[in-house]
Amino acid sequence: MTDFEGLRNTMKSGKVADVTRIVNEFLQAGEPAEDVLNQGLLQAMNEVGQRFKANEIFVPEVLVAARAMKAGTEVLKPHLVEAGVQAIGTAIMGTVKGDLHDIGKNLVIMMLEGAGFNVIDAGVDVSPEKFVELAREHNAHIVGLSALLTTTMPSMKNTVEKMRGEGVTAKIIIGGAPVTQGYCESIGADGYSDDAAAAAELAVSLLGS
Ligand code: B1M
Repeated sequence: MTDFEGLRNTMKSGKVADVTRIVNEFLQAGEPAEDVLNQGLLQAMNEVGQRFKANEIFVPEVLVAARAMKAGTEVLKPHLVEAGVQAIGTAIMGTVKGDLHDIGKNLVIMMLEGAGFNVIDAGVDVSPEKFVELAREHNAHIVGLSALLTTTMPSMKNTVEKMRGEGVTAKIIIGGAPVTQGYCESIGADGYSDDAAAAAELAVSLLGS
């Protein structure tokens, strides 16, 4: 039986080299990359989030777990991404101004690449002006915004307003733990999804619409 609990515990204690090794071993044993991601790394990060919220652990512990998760997702990336031969469109993807969380954004990027997009990673703490600049420079079809903090959700609204005001025609999709469909509608974004795989499906469905 696959020891996902062992992987979760190793990730939670931030053992980067061990996470890399275990993830590789799972893949070599034929475990689907999606299961390693969902039942291993993502579940561990959820547990970390719950303990962080309950003040049982603090930012340094969250950071080491996040670093270990990143190492694990790097190993999974080529297995999650089976990029199309020819890009179906260009997407800009970033975490909005004031927000430094990047794990969800990076997962969305992987899924978009897997769906055949050429993706420009705008990084974290991205200003509305930078999104506009990148969308124009790359003639983007899709701009994806991620936010993990309730305090940075207004940056999404500012980015949508700035892009519309500057006449950028790219479809804007949004997501992240505090974001909802209702918020998406209230700020006039083109679509919302609650996970990375659905974000890629949404982006494909918005192409040409
Ligand atoms: Co932060 N943090 N954090 N943190 N952190 C949260 C988000 C929090 C919910 C924890 C908590 O209290 N339970 C809380 C926010 C509370 C709120 O606003 N309501 C919080 C806080 C308060 C903070 C600080 C303010 C803490 C402090 O300093 N006192 C600070 C803010 C820093 C800043 O950004 N300015 C902070 C810092 C950090 C770390 C740096 C320590 C670290 C980030 C490391 C990194 O990203 N490189 C961190 C982490 C790791 C978390 C938790 C534990 C995990 C986030 C994560 O990576 N989840 C988080 C608690 C939690 O969410 N359970 C928490 C895994 C990731 C795969 O999920 O990003 O949600 P997520 O992405 C999902 C979906 O949301 C979706 O797809 C992904 C899954 O498929 N998705 C999209 C994401 N973007 C999308 C875009 C789309 C579509 C879907 O379309 C474009």
